[in-house]
Amino acid sequence: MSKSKVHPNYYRELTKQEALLSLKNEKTDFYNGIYDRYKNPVLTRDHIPLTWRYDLSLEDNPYFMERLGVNAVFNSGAIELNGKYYLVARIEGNDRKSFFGVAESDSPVDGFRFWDRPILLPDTCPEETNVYDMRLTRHEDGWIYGVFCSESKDTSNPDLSAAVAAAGIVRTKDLVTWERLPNLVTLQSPQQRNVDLLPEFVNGKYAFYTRPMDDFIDTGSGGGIGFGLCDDITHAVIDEEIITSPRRYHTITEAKNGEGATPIKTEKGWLHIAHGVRNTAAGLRYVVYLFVTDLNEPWKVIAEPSGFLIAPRDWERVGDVSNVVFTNGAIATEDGSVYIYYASSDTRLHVASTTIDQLLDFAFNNPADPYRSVDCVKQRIELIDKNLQLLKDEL
Ligand code: M1P
Repeated sequence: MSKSKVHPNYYRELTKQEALLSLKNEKTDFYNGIYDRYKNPVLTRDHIPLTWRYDLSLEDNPYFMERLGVNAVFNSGAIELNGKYYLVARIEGNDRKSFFGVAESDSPVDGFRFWDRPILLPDTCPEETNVYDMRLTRHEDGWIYGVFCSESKDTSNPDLSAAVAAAGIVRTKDLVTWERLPNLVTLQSPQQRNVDLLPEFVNGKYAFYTRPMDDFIDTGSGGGIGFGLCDDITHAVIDEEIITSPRRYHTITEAKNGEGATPIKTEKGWLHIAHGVRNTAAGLRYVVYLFVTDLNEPWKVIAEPSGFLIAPRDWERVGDVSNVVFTNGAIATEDGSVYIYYASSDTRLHVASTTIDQLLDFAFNNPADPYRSVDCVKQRIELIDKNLQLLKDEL
């Protein structure tokens, strides 16, 4: 028998990885009545196929070194297709560049395995340095769109770190073949990130949720999550953006906010699972929040309960960018379940499960933010008094 050309360490590492990929997930005992958290992340850097990282050749790689390491797997678009669950994850190499990979499973909560190769986007944007955070929209025009951040060096600014963020657009029918369209142009805003395409036409036009920004990090005069229409997705231009979910002083959205998962249509409105950012002495803190927009006028917020839906908890709080939870993908299934894929601290991807009914109850029956401590206390005392009376009546 001829001697194997594959390094023996490959088989050892593969066995370890197989154990991780085969792990069954289970709900934790976390409780708030709104959603369940799961014990294991659905994707981590250890889920990346060994063939993406190592040269398996015993001759060329005698130490079985990682040749192209992967640092993190996090913010992920999500879609259900033909009864399977797909995540298009942000994968960050050790070299800091992000790219996309498709992971597939028969279950929404475990068993995700990456396809053989990452997505190689058509190289139509020569100035682009980095890509990340794809939102997937199954549009009524028949395409599945992927809208993501396309980052380039700001060559007009002498600052080495100056960059420009724009919304890149691709489309596919099968997640295998991707057509790249020109980046979105927003005439009122110099930069864009966290852009999402609504699955339906509005007044016969493509409808985008935007996040106008003056600068790469600071949104500056950008007042929050915007909304704009465009006629032609193959040369998408938005002339006018209006602010849908504004950021506000002394709330979870004070520093920034951004559209998250593609909005989910319900009988009461479009559900938006977005993110809000506030500043702290320890840096920015990212949480996930929820709001609902009108079905006919999807730029109008009709419900926005106060505070966050998901905040970083326990070990989620620590990672490459600590104190962050972020989502750009959720799957609503036919039975009314919703799976929210949220990343923690720009390091790994988790899942939380809930239902449309629970999210609508949360949206419409949890109180809105009254914006002042004294009014928050009144809100809470009203709840306490109701409960104390109820308990008294029980006696
Ligand atoms: O590091 C936290 C997040 O920062 C960005 O979000 P935003 O544009 O709202 O600041 C994104 O780059 C996101 O990928 C990242 O998780």
